[in-house]
Amino acid sequence: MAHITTLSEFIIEREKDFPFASGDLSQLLTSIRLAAKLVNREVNKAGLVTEILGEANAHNIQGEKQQKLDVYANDRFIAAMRNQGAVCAVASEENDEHIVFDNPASLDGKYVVAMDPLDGSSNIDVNVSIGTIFSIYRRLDPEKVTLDDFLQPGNQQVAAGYVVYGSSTMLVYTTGNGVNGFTLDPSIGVFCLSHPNMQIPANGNIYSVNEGNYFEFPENVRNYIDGCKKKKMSARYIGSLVADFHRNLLKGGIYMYPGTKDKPNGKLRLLYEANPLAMVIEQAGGSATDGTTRILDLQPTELHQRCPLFIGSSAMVEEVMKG
Ligand code: AHM
Ligand code: MG
Repeated sequence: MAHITTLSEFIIEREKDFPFASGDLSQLLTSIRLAAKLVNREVNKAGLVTEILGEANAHNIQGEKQQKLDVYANDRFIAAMRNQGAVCAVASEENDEHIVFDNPASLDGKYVVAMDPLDGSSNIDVNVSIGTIFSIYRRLDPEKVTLDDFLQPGNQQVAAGYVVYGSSTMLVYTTGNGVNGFTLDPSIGVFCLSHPNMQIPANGNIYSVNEGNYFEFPENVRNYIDGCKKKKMSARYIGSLVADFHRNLLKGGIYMYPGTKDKPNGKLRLLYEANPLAMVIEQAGGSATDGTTRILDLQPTELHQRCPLFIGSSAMVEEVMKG
């Protein structure tokens, strides 16, 4: 039987690529792996467990209703990271401010993590794929943790990735040395390397955008969408960024969430949606822009900042920019 590489083996193997690695990043990835499995378990039985479905009677800072599973996922990821010492602070879509860990083990943590613990929240109750997105930075000052640790441009990310809870559950991540995907084998509860060295095709046949907003889009985006239709390309839009992104990464395609007249910065969040996926896509040979600037070069100014997003196969991203 061929040897299966598990995520834990892979993390240890890759640690050797960094001669001065202390193992902290490996520890951090291991805690993300654990939280992903716990969230996966809840996602998979969500239809059975009535208490976990539905709204949690709370709103996050952007006034959006929080779903119970959002809250569960947020708690699980934070708890997993708090308990192992590599992370000193976390920022989440679900928390207004960043959270500094004050337990002794975490005080010297080298990393900060920005995350969307459960992306695609409108799809939770309807059995459609959802995901987790994470972005990892080295903290700036060993003496203190500040908001500036999270406001580093995406090109400073040490690692980034996502988990997609779909027809199978996958964890995909990069540490700046290519992108690798691991599929959870539910029978043994282990993530196995299934997609080594992922590369997005330079061009594709899929465009993903909420066309309900078509008349609000900038002209170049409308022109591009018209062109997609003339070429009879496939429109595919799940409404879960992670799932749309993942499909396009495998098959070739573009995901767009442009700014509109009312919302010039679109909907998606720079720190924990655009940046991590931009790092993944670039590492897989694709590109990501806000329409004028490379996503990874944007200088964040606030935690929950939004930005337009065009991400996917490089030829397609280039074309939409030309209009
Ligand atoms: P969320 O983080 O509240 O789930 O919002 C982000 C989601 C993305 O996953 C998805 O691509 C997009 O919002 C869908 O938005 P819309 O319904 O406006 O098309
Ligand atoms: Mg989200």
